[in-house]
Amino acid sequence: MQSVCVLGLGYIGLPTASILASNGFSVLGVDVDPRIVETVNRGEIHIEEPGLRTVVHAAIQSGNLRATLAPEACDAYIIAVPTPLTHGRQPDLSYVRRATEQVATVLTPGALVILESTSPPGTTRDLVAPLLESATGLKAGVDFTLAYCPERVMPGRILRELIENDRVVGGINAESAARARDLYAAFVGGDIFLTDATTAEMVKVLENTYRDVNIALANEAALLCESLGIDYAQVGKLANRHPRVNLHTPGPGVGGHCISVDPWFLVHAFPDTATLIRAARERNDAMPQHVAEETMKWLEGIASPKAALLGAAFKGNVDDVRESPALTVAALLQARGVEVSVHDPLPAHAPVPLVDLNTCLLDADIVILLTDHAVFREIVPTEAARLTRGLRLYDTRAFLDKAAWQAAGFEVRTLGSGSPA
Ligand code: SAJ
Repeated sequence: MQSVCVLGLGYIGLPTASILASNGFSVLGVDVDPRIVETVNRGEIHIEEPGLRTVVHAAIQSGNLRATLAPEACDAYIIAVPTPLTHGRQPDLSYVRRATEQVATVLTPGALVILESTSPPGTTRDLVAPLLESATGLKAGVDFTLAYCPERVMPGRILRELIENDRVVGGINAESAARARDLYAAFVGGDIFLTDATTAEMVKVLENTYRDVNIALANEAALLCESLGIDYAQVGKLANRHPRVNLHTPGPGVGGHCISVDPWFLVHAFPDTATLIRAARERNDAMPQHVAEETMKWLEGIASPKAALLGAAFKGNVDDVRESPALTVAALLQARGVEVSVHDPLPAHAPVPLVDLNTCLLDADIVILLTDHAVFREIVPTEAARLTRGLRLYDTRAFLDKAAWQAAGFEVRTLGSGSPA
């Protein structure tokens, strides 16, 4: 196998394409957005991810990576396009469908097609295979091989995890799985496990559902601790000394394009059975509201309050603001008449204006930590105290040094540790 076409040059497709190129494959990266194609062909990147710029630059320089708008005939195709939700929280498979149709226009006998996009279980067998077969007259598993292989990497550590993590490869038959394994074996250092396509799809969706349900449990427990007037941080730490307990961390909600999305695939497919999964989703989705309500209680009686929000990204040390609960908190506070200023040094773009730290803190009645960026630990509480109008810190991730902020005069409240009222 020499040539690989990667469809979708996003957080997964671009790193995958450039790693394949640096392992000697001739790689064609395809994206529907001409600006992305241009950027990549210049050896530059349109997303922030540690190490990615260097790998893409080297891949383009070597001539092994090229970006275009439409696929060309290759030995293998990797589809890595988004699978978002519609407004009705149904899986939107239109990008997968379009990418598959593009592959069908150039598919030749003997080629390998791999779907990497997180998809509702059954998608490879029931959507991708029939689309390719009807458009080409070729038979999946006979004339060409077809597999599902989910990505499992963590934003912020994508390049390392693409190489180090174990992979699950699900073929629509054994030969498909084996051929896909041979491709990944060129750059994956972790173990590669073979199974069928639908099992691999379920594995992926369930990994993220597991995390969502566990975070929901932590969030619910945090609310219970607030009612009890005790501190979840301590409860969690002590409970986790049990060898079979791993309580997660509560926070202002669950963001990103994976964990807050994928469980809905199961809820949508099995509404009567996936009730626990739905309840967990709803618990996590309600957290920004809780943060906004607690903030309003704390600000009661203050005319024209201003809130300084630390963080716009959905989690610490990434620039990604997709589905970020921090942005939901900002919108909820604004809707309640609070003047909101947001500081986040990482995202290049956000749907709200981002300001520098001092502007953010200036004259604020409350500081709210929403994203656990390591740089926020470098904020000097006495400096913050000098700039703000009120000395209130609401740490929704129990992340900052409580004692240091208290020593600077702040009243500190963490999510999960009793109400300030
Ligand atoms: N969060 C909490 N409490 C926790 C852990 C996370 O509130 O204890 C929040 C985060 O702040 C964030 C959200 O949950 O808002 C999701 O963050 P994450 O770090 O759990 O996950 P992602 O979305 O960055 O990446 C996940 C990973 N899946 C798992 O860990 C099971 C990653 O391996 C997947 O590749 C990725 O989803 C994906 O693309 O599916």
